[in-house]
Amino acid sequence: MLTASESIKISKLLSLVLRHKPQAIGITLDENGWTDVQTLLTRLAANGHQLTPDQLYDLVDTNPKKRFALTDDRTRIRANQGHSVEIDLGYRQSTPPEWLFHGTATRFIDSIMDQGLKKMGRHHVHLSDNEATARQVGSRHGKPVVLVVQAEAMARAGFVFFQSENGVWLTNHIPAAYLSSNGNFQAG
Ligand code: HQG
Repeated sequence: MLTASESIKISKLLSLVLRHKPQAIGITLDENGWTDVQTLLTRLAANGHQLTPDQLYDLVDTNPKKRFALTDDRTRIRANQGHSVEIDLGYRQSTPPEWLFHGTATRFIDSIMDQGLKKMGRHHVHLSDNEATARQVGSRHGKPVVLVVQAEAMARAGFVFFQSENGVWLTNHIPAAYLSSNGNFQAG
């Protein structure tokens, strides 16, 4: 077993190399984001992070946010979301529930209510189906505030939504009219 702090350190490094900078340890990702487990372990070891296959599998299985996925035969691994490198994750297009939630920080609200929710550094705007998760995501940025998204109305108007393997809802842009922090919407 890895210690909790080793797990966190390796999980952060995996997020970095599987989402953003595979070249940092000398691995490559295929067009769907997969990389070979054995090569990954060799390259991690060469960079000072010795890990057995079972320790890696355990880290993937117990990751609280299901950040990583393994193929059924456990020979390849990828990140489930959050990439900055261009890859095709094959997200399922899906019809959202009536409401979805986005947690952000209070200091961003004026800009968001002006421009809508934008992807910023990511490939999509990230949403959750529950308020508690959204609040946690928002608190990463400062004093949290949860925005309610009229997702079903957006879908009816032709906006496309996807779901990642770990249940996060994704879309490209949310106009301010579909957003509210207090239940008052401009559109509907
Ligand atoms: C804000 C983590 C000003 C947006 C989490 C957010 C999530 C605007 C920040 C996942 C804006 C971007 C995603 C606008 C959006 N003006 N600010 N027009 N539009 N913003 O981290 O949603 O740990 O890129 O509200 O748990 O916070 O990576 O996105 O505050 O699931 O696995 O710009 O990342 O998962 O911040 O988080 P982020 P996010 P991982």
